[in-house]
Amino acid sequence: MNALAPQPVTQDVFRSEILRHLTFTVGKDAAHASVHDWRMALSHALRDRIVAPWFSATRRTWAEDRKRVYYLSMEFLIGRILEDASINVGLREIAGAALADLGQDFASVAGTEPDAALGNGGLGRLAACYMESMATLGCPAYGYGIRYEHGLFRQEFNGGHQVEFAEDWLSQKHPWEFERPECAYDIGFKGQVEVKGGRSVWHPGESVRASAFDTPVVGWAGRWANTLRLWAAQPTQHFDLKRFNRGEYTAAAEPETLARTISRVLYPEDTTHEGKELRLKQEFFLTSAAIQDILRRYLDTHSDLRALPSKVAIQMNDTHPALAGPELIRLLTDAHGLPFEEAIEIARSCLGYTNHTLLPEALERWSTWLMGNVLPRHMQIIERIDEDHLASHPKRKHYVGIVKHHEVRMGELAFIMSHRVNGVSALHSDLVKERLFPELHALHPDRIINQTNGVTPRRWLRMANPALSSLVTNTIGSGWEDHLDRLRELEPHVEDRGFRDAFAAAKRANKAATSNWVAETTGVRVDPGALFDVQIKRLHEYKRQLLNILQTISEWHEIRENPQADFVPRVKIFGGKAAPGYVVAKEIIHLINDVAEVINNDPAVGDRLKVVYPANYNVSMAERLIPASDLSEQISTAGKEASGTGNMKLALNGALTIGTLDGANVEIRDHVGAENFFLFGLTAHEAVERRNDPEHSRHAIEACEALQVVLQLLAEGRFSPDQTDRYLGIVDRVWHHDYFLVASDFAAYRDAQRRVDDAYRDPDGWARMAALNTARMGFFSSDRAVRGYMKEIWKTTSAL
Ligand code: HBZ
Repeated sequence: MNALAPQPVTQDVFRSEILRHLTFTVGKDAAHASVHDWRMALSHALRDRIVAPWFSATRRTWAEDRKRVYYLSMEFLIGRILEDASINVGLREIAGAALADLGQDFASVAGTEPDAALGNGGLGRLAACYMESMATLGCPAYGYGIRYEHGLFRQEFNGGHQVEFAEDWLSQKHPWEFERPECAYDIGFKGQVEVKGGRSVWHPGESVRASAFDTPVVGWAGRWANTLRLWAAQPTQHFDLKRFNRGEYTAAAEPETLARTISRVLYPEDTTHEGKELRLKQEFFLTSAAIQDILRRYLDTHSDLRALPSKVAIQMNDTHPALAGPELIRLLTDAHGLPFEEAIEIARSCLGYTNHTLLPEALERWSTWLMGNVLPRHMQIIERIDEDHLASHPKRKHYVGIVKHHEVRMGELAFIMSHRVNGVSALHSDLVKERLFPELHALHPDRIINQTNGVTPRRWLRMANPALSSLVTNTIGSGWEDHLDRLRELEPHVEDRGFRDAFAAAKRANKAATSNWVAETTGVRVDPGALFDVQIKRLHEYKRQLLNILQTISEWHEIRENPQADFVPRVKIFGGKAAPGYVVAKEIIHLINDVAEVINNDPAVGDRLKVVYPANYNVSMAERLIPASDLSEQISTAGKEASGTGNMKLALNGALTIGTLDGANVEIRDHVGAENFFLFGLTAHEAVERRNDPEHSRHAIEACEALQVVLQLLAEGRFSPDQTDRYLGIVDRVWHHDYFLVASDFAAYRDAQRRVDDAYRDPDGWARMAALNTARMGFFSSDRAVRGYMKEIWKTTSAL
């Protein structure tokens, strides 16, 4: 028997393992242990149970000399680990019972775990879902990221304004990671390039050390586990004792401060590119450490670097790690002596690039001056890649280069250095071809493919929604967790009244629990019988939280005008953060909070309309709100949301979507059926055409009286009595600078909301539609998505 395989777990065994860790790892006596101590003890006991599958997966991969996938991402938005890991290793019940024996409550203990918030939003959360699916599927893989000391900021509201505070997840010990001080690489910056004996030698002017911290990621049923390797920056120079002894205390610590800055904080911008030197250094820090680690592991057991692509697949999560191409070429040529032409082909065969946005302001560009200064050798290599590519396409009609107008364009670099480029929904991938890289697509017509996003059903259904999960399991049996298509088997049951009632009861129970939570966190009492209408996502003009709040104002006005009419009671729930420097987004947050204040305190409205905006939306809040949602707001301007993944989580949990034909909404609607989806608004092509009319918003406002009323109320200061001109800027933008077409889609949105009300008036009909959404969302599992990447990009197979 494998000496590492722990004894089979019973409640008694697991209880003694918790107690053993409480005593020997935490150093506490049960009589004096705090909730935090119990969480540490429980986490360690659970981590022990992940080590066996982790070791055996690693051994298998080595023994079978398997191809490995390397997922490079500046963000991994993990959230809490404890409950998710306990479910995946099948110990959730046993852990709960063992803790109860010890006088502790699992939910209270697990609820003290801070979110690992090493990401901004969709891109970072997708990386986390894909790590879990790769482990579930037995795809040998490493995630590479940065171990930021401070994750995404904590949001509070002060007088309705967003205020940001530093997030401090590492102030308590993180029990899931293993520090690997022996695994460290020097990362250079700046300096000079010298040519010596025909080879270039880069002499960096500065360097920091990247030091590894490993977290095991266990998949469903504990069958496989992979590694998330996060790099922390440390000084390469030793502490300067001489200066310290001379009394220069601050100066002595300087190299350390400088180095640590690199992994200090996650950049909170999600849709803008700032062009700051520190960000470029962070990106190179991650990329270089990863590439060095990948080559070191390969060369441990292989000697022919030409065969690298048969063992290594590197996925770039957006362009942030796009220096992977130049860095791999640099090591293959400068360090290992391969010819440039061969190095570029090897690198390209290994690399894939996932694009997550079409927004021009998000596309990374670095001035050639900055790139040449911070990474002089890489700048040379980038120019060489560019020349090489141009030379191999002499008949091209347009210039299709990486360097243009003294800027390095990272999208073009990533494209040219990858054998596959993918978009994240069918519509988005088409737009990547048509709008983003039309010339490159013409030269390489097979390179751009689609991989529609997915979400892990373990976290987003099984864990987040125990009420619905139990109903599903009681109805179709277990096994849907890793074969989500099996949710289709629910369909015949949707015809049973009993099933529909049970479905509605599960939703109602989630809403009741969430009503209590809303009251505790916001002080607003909401009726669990009302329609819970939810928009949770980062704040951005293209996501159009403004459209939602304008419609809310319109609804409020109507209730006041027709107090006797029969309104469907609604709770509008908002959640999300704005980038600290995004002034317009912060103004919209302020508006939502101001509108909430007026509506929630209006006696003429009562329970018919409430607006709540709990601060600090994060993964844990999503887990709480999604199972309690009736209506999912996916209302971006068509052509702007690459995919969306919240849209998938909500529909999977039986929320109906009100949405535009944007991103993955298009495919969600195809799957759940047009009759179970509230569609409105301009299409991506219509949106472009609409902007050709320079007076589009004026025309839309003049055609819609309800919108005129709303804008008038805002302009009068009805929601900002203390400062009546506060929202003149917003009113002016809707009238004159409405790039995101809020005015043009307002009337259609309002109509769609009417259809929602009508549908909700028939509770049984609503339950049928909601249940059909759940039954038909199987396609959107991240297991399906990862299988697509394995087959079409990584060319790997499952080791299970
Ligand atoms: O990636 C999002 C897309 O907006 C969303 O539609 C998609 O579903 C999701 C996953 O594919 N993009 C992001 O979340 N982007 C970022 O968070 C980001 C972070 C840092 C940046 C730029 C973008 O510098």
